[in-house]
Amino acid sequence: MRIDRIELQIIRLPLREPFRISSGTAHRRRILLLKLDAQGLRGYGECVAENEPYYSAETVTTARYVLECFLIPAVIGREFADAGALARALETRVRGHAMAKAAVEMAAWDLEAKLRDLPLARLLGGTRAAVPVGVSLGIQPALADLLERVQRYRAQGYRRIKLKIAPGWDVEVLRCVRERFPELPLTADANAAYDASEHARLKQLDEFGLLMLEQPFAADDLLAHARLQAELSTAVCLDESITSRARCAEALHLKSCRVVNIKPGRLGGHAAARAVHDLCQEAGVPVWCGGMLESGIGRAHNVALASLANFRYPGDISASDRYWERDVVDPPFALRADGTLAVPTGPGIGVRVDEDFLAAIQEERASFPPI
Ligand code: OSB
Ligand code: MG
Repeated sequence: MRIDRIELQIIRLPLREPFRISSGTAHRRRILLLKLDAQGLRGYGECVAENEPYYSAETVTTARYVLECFLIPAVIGREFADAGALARALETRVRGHAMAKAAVEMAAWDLEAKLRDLPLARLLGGTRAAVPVGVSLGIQPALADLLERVQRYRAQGYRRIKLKIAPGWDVEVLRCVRERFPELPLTADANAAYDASEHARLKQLDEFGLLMLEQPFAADDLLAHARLQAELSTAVCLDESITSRARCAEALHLKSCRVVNIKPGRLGGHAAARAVHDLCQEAGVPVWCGGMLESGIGRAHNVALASLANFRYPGDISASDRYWERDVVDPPFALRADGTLAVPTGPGIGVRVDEDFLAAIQEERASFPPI
């Protein structure tokens, strides 16, 4: 593939309801999209960086800067054998900035799949026609709001519910939800809100039969997670900590977790995500696909990746209507009665991107080379 033209576009998409996690509240998403043009076809990528550096160090602004000044100049006008070769070119010289890299890298996979007239899922090695999915529920104003939402999404068919927790919204909340829904597949995600000294409180979570406890401690504290996992019967799952294949290998070696959350947008793209998937598969460690409140573009990428064999728990890949009044892709992602999303079968990401709608909600746009 020869990259003729690249477009960056920042859009604003209002969430249907605010999403609150331990580190902050999102009312809307400001999303950086990247389009790669080659041979009359267009590949789409979505940067998962948020507006503020709360989940990770990267933001929309840092991603835009690194893309414009370093990553786009490294690929524009160049010929690559395939998306894997482009991924390797992004790895040389520029350190870090995995979310910025992922936006280009994932667009290249979509483009390669379209050039080869293959569904992205097939190109990545996916084996499933549909992927089981759950819902991630933010911290609510009151317990009644939470119970109502658990009930509603359960009734829609979602396969598991994840509750965001933080000190002050944890043991009592989980006890209530567990009492009301004794059989519900349930997980909890702390987004690094706990201090390593809070073992005793986290140990109490063992009584609720959670499928896993996600990221209790700081991203770089693999040792604290290993110490907790040694004491907890609940499986620890790492999200923020898993920033590369090497980091994941360290976490497995230290026994910091028994489950891994894979987000291609956090790891630098599909090649790195697949490397983590394969590493975990060889180690007998199940993985599942996380989410970052993506638009339909990032969602399509996640669905394709989650069709690989070692994705063994429902993903944080809910239907479009769980997030948006109107999604940017057609058709939008819809939940099927069995709690799955269908893996698109058309070429590439397999959904049409609504460019008119993107233009209507656009905040900024830049073309390379400049028009
Ligand atoms: O930790 O998994 C997380 C959303 C934004 C940032 C971090 C996380 C999340 C979610 C939402 O849990 C998952 C989704 O996209 O539905
Ligand atoms: Mg998480």
